[in-house]
Amino acid sequence: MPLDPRLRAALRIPAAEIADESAYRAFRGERRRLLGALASAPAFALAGCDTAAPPPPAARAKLDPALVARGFATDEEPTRYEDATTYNNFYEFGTGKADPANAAKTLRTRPWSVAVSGECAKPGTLDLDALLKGLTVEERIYRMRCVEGWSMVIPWLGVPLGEVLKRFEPTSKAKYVAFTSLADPEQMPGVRYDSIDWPYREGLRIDEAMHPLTLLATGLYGKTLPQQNGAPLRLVVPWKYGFKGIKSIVEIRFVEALPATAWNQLQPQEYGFFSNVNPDVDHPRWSQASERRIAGSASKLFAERIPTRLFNGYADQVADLYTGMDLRQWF
Ligand SMILES: Nc1nc2c(c(=O)[nH]1)N[C@H]1C(S)=C(S)[C@@H](COP(=O)(O)O)O[C@H]1N2
Ligand SMILES: [Mo]
Repeated sequence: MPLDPRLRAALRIPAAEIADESAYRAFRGERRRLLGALASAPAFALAGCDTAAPPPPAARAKLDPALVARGFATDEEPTRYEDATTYNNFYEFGTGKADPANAAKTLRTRPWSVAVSGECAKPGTLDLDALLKGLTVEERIYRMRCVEGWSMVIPWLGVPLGEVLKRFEPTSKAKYVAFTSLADPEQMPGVRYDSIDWPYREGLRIDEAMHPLTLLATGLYGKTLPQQNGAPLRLVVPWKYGFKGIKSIVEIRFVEALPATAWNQLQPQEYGFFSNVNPDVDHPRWSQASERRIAGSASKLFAERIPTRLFNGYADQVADLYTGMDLRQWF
């Protein structure tokens, strides 16, 4: 009998993605319960997981440029460069937060190409430098919020994703955009382990992908993106949990149906497709109402706990993307 997918996912979810010790112990308990349930009841039922497509995006008035620009900066204290580049999630290089800074040095970031395909008039495989040609690299200081409860304030360098996508002329069938990371076991030791169903994948609804706040990042703190932060090209979507920020992207596809995403596939009850930062929708195993802000001299050990804001504080810019949607259902 094939292993129940929910149990398989529960067995594979790595300890590093668990917020704290008590949650981890609770998770271990849950895993034991699941094993017991499977042993005693072969007809173990799957928890109801909604596979129907979400409603289409609401019609939206054009965003006021001054309002958008307010989303590009913050007067909150930035995270130190050494914290932002040594406390990372990048499972291709291990499941520990310190692993990527050490292990990702082996990732070669040039030459690099991105294949763009699917529902668009001008598909192509493009060299990274050609892909970025003619686009202005901007600096934007964004708050970042990880699903595990920590947050950072990071000055990113990058180009608006929408500007890049437009060049491929997406058709009216392009309802979503699917992203894929490199998965090369030669360069990425973590890919040899079964932690995630490789390659790492993410997705956005087309209106989210075209939103001016969505950034294709190429650098941080005025420097080229270090490998551990997703070089040479990664997504930054400041109103969503950090795992939407897919790293080292090699493929972009315009698609009609909701694309599969790495964490949703692993644990659909815990990681939804939208993953908008929302203090009112808890992760099933822990609260999302507050966050540990790793910023300034506070560093990782003495990070202050602050309340989490709806859409990570970007509600003025993005809330109308979700008008009429039940954010508990579409978490
Ligand atoms: N390819 C890939 N992208 C990824 C991940 C990953 O494991 N592999 N981890 C995600 C998670 S869980 C987070 S919180 C952010 C972390 O980005 P940072 O290390 O730049 O802070 O990257 C996301 N992008
Ligand atoms: Mo994360």
